[in-house]
Amino acid sequence: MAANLTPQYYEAEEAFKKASTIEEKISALEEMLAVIPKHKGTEKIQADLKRRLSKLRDEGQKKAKAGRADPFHVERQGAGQVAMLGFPNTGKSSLLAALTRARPKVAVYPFTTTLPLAGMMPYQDILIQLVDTPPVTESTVPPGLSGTLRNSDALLLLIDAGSDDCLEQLHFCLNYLAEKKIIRNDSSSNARGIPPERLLVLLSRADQDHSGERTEILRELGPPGVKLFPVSVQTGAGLEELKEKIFELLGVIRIYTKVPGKEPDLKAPFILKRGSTVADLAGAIHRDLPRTMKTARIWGSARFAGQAVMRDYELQDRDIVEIS
Ligand SMILES: Nc1nc2c(ncn2[C@@H]2O[C@H](COP(=O)(O)OP(=O)(O)OP(=O)(O)O)[C@@H](O)[C@H]2O)c(=O)[nH]1
Ligand SMILES: [Mg+2]
Repeated sequence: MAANLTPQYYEAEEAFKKASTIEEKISALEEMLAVIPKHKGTEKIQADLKRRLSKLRDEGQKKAKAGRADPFHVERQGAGQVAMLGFPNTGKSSLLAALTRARPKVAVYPFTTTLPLAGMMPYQDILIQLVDTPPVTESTVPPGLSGTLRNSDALLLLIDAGSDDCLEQLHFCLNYLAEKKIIRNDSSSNARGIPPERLLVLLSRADQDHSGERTEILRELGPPGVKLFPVSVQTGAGLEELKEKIFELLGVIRIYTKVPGKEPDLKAPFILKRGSTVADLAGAIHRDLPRTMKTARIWGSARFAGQAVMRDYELQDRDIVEIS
């Protein structure tokens, strides 16, 4: 039976898609449930909304407890969470301040940052969450840090390009990430941990004397396969390109959806893993949709605008998809 959903319902659903916190999601779901026409054709959707609502409420309660107990837990927001790590004074907090509106304390002395701090980095039409962390050294690693790092989707490792011990910094941090199983040993395994390709090493403070030579040394003597990129917050060198690299690091694509006969919604893209298909998108829109969907049309990566595609069609970043 047709569901015949109303504009109020779609509005509430829109608010749900835009919601970034659990509280916002709960209130949008409550609204969807309140305005959905109550008849046989919507019974399944109603049941699904109730199920999602109760799951979110449980999650919210757990988070509230965990949040109070653990300042090293940073709740994920936006299109993805990228955590920074590095030795003292490598410029982690300065980078957070340069790329987001967060205002962490920055100082010439080491150990300025004592707890993780998050900020949202605008990138084109999305926001990516960056997390600044307290520093590591050979003699001290903050006990909660591994949890913060493991919880994120990708990592930025800052190495001070102005320091003579940059190679030691790199080896120590890579060892720490491997030992604590924060980074997986190899990208193919299903083991827990962040895949190695989600790590980017930044040669920070790259405006300092001899930083170019040190970058070359790290390229030659650092482990193969590790991506290196020099940046300077002071001169701004590399910062624009870095935003793009951070987006690529997340391994996600942005997909816009449209309703037949209407303009696409270009404001709130769905964020999906790279390699996702039309069926994956359908599942992200609604649990039942992969089963009930009939056709999908694509604007963007398809050969022609509005081309009908199969459910296993692999989507590309910025595709517009109409599912009916
Ligand atoms: N020359 C130069 N100095 C920088 C740059 N970025 C940051 N700094 C300076 O480096 C010092 C340390 O910067 P922070 O951002 O506090 O470094 P941090 O890694 O957060 O330090 P901790 O919190 O102790 O781990 C400050 O004096 C900054 O002004 C840069 O790109 N170039
Ligand atoms: Mg700091």
